[in-house]
Amino acid sequence: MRATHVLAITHVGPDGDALGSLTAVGQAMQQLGKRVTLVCDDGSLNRFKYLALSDRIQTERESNIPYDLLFVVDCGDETRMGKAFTTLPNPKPFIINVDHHITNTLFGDINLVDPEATSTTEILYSLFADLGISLTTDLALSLLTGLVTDTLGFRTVGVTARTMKIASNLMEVGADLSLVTMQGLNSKPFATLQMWRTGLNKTRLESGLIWTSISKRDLGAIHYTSSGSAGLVNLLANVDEAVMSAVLMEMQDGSIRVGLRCRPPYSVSELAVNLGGGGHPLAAGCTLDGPLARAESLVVDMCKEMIQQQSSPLHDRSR
Ligand SMILES: [Mn+2]
Repeated sequence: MRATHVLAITHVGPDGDALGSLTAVGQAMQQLGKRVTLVCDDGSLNRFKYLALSDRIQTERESNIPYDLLFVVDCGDETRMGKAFTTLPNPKPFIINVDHHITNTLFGDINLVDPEATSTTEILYSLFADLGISLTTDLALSLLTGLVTDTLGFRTVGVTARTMKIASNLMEVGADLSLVTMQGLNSKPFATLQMWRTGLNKTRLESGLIWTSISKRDLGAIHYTSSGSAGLVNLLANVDEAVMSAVLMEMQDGSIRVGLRCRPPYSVSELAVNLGGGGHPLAAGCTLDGPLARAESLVVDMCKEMIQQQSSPLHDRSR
């Protein structure tokens, strides 16, 4: 790798896999003697402060550095990078796209995209081994964070013996599983519970779809600043009577963030793509224009239609 100035970017509204991947790339590049800048439009999250280089994650990149390599992690398409990418001058640096979303648009010059991988850090684990990067405890902790958070603690469809083997190898060099589980999955600010309460109050269940929407005003009243539903959409997806769940959140700028989940054999990835987003078969999302009520009726109609379509015996469930 000849690059000297490496820029690494992960997606807006970062999660554990995003931040684990970003800090892992940072550490790997440092090992290779590269200068590296880590950028996420929304910065890092408090509960992931234990990650090495978490304090080096910037919300904006310096404008005067001539980056010759761009590492993009956990982003299904370029728009997921937000301003971090759109503000980059042309020509853009050489792009390495590392991701596990089935809807990935292969926007990189090199695309390390594996939808079978349970997390982006699982792909990085193999890449780093190929590059001869040594697995320090800190690096292992970053990689394990992606594995644990994206699989909700090794509980999702797609977790394989290989996933467990990698996790085991990471623990062998000192990555603390209980720390990652506590910080990555369990720990949450009080504002998150208040957001859940607001969302749960408005939850509706119809035709196999369970959903809720939360307005900008409601979020402002509890000082909730994150753009994600912090697990509310997963909570709803576990309701027995539902097969699909949706959470709509109105952001400060008026756009609507939509999280979608479902249980096999249903899939939400196509639905998300049709709405301009992307994701995995069982977990996907998109961003829509407001107003909230219009976005809600659009999402609800499309989800119900998808449930009906995918419930039909003609639907190919092997996909
Ligand atoms: Mn991920």
